[in-house]
Amino acid sequence: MHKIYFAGSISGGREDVDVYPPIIEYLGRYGKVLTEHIGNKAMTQMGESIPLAEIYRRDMEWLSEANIVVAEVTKVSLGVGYELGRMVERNISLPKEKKKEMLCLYRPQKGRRLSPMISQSESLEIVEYGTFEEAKAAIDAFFASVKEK
Ligand code: 6IA
Repeated sequence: MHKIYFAGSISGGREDVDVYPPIIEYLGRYGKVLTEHIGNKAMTQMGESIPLAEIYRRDMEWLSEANIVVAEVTKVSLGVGYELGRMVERNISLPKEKKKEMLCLYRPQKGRRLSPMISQSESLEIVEYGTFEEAKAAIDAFFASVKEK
């Protein structure tokens, strides 16, 4: 079973808090989502009420454990960028069969642009979407390609 790390903005702002839960639920078809709390509407920008060092340690552990990383990257978040960067770097030293597969879902918006640090990274698959139906199709296609590898 896949272990999926879903990444989405917390401190970066919770404007997309309604976008994350249906994606997280849909990902559940494909494996265990380690970070279901990202879609918790009760969690504010101030995050979870556990020590910050503990959040960092636990999230880094889950990232190591996960074989799949799916990030919703529309709402700019330092933490999401950091997590993706760490995994891109780690992939370099992992053997082929252990490499993390990474999907970034992005909703294009007028007057905005996805950071080239994300859009130009070869290890990241970026899919633009508008509707939830399109997000589901992107997730299906991603997992189909993971299976073929
Ligand atoms: O920079 P951001 O907070 O937007 O980064 C979001 C990413 O970092 C998510 O994908 C999470 O995995 C992780 N993350 C950041 N903050 C938290 C958090 N509480 N709880 C769980 N995961 C987190 C933050 C508390 C703090 C704002 C007071």
